[in-house]
Amino acid sequence: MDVVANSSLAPSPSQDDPLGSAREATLEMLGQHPQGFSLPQPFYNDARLFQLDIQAIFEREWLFAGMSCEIPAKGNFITLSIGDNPIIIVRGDGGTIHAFHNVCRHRGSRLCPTESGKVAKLVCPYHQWTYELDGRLLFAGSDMGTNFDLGQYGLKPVAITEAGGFLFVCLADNPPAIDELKATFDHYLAPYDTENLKVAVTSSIEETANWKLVIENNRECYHCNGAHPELLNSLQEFDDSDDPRATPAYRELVARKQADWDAMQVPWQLTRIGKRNRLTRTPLLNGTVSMTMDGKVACKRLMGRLTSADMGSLRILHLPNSWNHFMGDHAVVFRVLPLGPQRTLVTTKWLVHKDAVEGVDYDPEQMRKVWDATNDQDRRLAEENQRGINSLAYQPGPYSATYEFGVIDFIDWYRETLQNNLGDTPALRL
Ligand code: 3BY
Ligand code: FES
Ligand code: FE
Repeated sequence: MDVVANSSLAPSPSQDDPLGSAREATLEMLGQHPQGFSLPQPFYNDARLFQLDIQAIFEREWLFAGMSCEIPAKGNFITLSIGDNPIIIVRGDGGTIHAFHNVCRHRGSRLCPTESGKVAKLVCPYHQWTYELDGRLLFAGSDMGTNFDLGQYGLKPVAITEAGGFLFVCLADNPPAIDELKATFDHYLAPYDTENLKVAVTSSIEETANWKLVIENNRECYHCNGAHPELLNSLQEFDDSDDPRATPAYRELVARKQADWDAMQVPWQLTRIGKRNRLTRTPLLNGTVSMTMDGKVACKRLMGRLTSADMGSLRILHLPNSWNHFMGDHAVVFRVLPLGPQRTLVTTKWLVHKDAVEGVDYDPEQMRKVWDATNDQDRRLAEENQRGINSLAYQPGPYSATYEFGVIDFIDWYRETLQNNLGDTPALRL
C-alpha cells in the first residue's frame, strides 16, 4: 500500500488493521481540519482514504445513477459500477424500475457486461442461470439437483428511487431518508415531463484526479473567466440567485425573469435540502436561452409542457456525484463515479424531448460543443490540481467565501457525512 510522503496515515507497525488505523487517523484529521480550507493531501491521493470514501460515502449515500427515460420500456436496462460494485437498473412489469447487484448468485459472475440495452430475461453469460426482470431466479439448468431451491437465489436488490426522472440508488442496508428529495425533484422537474425525454448525446471521460477535486472544481465559477470561453457565451458567472457577488444589474435581471417564470408557473426558488441538494433556476446571459455556442436553442422542440425557450437554467446539485442544467430546449446531466484514488469517471448526457428528430430539430454535434469543451477544460484543471496536491509542497489552502462558497458547502457536507458514517463501517473487508 502506498504511503505518501507527508501522509499522517502511515499505520503503526503494531497495528494489523490498516483500514481501521486509517479510519482513526482520518477522523482525527477531520477533527483538526480548519473549516474553509482545502483538505489535507491524503484525502486526495491515499489508497486507504479512497477505500474509506467508497465505504462511508459511495456505499452509504443516495447516488445519481441515470435517468428513467434511459429505460423507457420493459426490459430496458442500464449498468454502472459504484466502487467495486456492479449494479444493474432494469424496467420490469407494469413500468416498475428495479435495481440489483449485477452479480450472479451461482458463482458470482458479473451478469451483464454492457452499459445499456434491452432483454427479455437476465441471463448470466457464464452458465446461463436466468433471472426474471424482478430478480427472481427462474432457471438454473438441470444439474443443480432436485432439492435445489430457486427461491433462495434471487438477485440481491439495491434501493432505488425515481425523483423527477432522476434515478437514485443506495447500497446501504438502511438508506438515509429520501422523501424530501423526491418531493422537491418531482416539483421542480414536473414542467419537463422527464419520462418523455431521450438521450441525444452521451460522453464519458476519465479524469486523472480524485473525485472530490472534480466536484470542488464544479462548485465554483472562480475559474470560469480564465477557463471557459464557450460556456461564458451563455452562463452567468454567479453560482446562485443569492450569489454574494451579484451586481444590481444581475439582481434586476433575476427579478424580471422570475416574474416571467411565475407567469408560466414554473418553479425558480432557491431550495436546499441540507447541504446535499441545491435546486434553483437562474437566468442565462441576457439575450441567450441555451448553453450553445451562439446562445440560441440547440433543439427546436422544447421539453415537456414548456412554451418558451427562455427558461434560464434549472440548476440541480446532488452531492456527492451530480450537477445538472435544465434549459427550455435541452438538459445536460452529469454523473461522477470514483474509479481510484486519482481516477474519476464523468458521464455527461444531453437530453431532449423524445419526439425531437435528430437532423431536423437538433444536431447532436452542435448541441454537445459547449459542454464537451467545458468538460475538457475542467478535466485539465482537476488534473493539474491533483498534480500539485501530490507534491511535498502542498498544504491546505483557503477557499474564498465570496467565490468558493459552494466548495466550502461541499467540503462541509463531506466532512459531516464522513464523520457520521465512518463510525460504523466494517474494519476491513476480508
Ligand atoms: O450484457 C448484456 O447485454 C446482457 C443483458 C443482461 C445480461 N447480460 C448478459
Ligand atoms: Fe452465473 Fe454460473 S456464475 S451462471
Ligand atoms: Fe469549470
